[in-house]
Amino acid sequence: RCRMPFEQRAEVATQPQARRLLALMAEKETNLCVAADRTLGRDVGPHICVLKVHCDILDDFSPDFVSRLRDLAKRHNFLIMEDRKLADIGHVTRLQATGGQFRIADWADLVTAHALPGPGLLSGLEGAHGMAAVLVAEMSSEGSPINEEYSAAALAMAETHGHLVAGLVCQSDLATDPGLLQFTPGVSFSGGASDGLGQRYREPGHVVGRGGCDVIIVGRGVAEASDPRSAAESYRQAAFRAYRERLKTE
Ligand code: UP6
Repeated sequence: RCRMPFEQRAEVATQPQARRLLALMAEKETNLCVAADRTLGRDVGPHICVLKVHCDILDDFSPDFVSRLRDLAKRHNFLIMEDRKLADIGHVTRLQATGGQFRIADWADLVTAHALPGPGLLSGLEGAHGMAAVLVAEMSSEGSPINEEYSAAALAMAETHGHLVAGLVCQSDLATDPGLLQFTPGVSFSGGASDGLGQRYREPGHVVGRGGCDVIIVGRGVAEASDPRSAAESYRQAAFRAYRERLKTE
């Protein structure tokens, strides 16, 4: 998986959103996802493959916001991931994904979900306008009770529901299936740093080169930089360089 180029993986992937994403990563030469927890993706659009949002903490969430977001995604060719971290029974998951004020499945290409409730959660996402799930198999935060057994169970759930799951949120190299994408948060050029609230950071080159990460997720490293646009470009370059190096390793 790690030594296969994204374009080849796009061909073998069966999940439609995973295929789309792998193909656009190869074409646009980016494996950077920016977590736009506070801002829009206008500045970073040209550098990213995915814009990740938390719709419940955006100050200006509205149907109009969503249509501007979709326009940006189309113009700059990136996917939108709602980091909802769904974690309920299938019935409620379905309502959370398709209803309420956020109507996530109307505008998101990907949605994150915990594996905790079991496969019923994924059944709840069946038919949600083609939106794919990204299962949280490991977390970046200190003291997380997730253990190896749990991560292996999350991976197994992803593998047995390949038509609904595009990838994993993880910290280590768990997947062997080239069609599954590994997204890694807790990434910053100040590797080893923390944020005082349990977040742990590692450097882009390290997570892609040695951690098996396909897509780095960077939030404050970009959002709080004095020039977010050039910070995004620096993260893109570092992560894509590490991916290219990884293809050459034995
Ligand atoms: N995120 C993590 N760790 C996880 C899963 N998700 O940090 O294990 C998400 C957070 C945030 C982003 O919800 O949106 O990734 C990280 O932001 P930061 O780079 O500003 O720390």
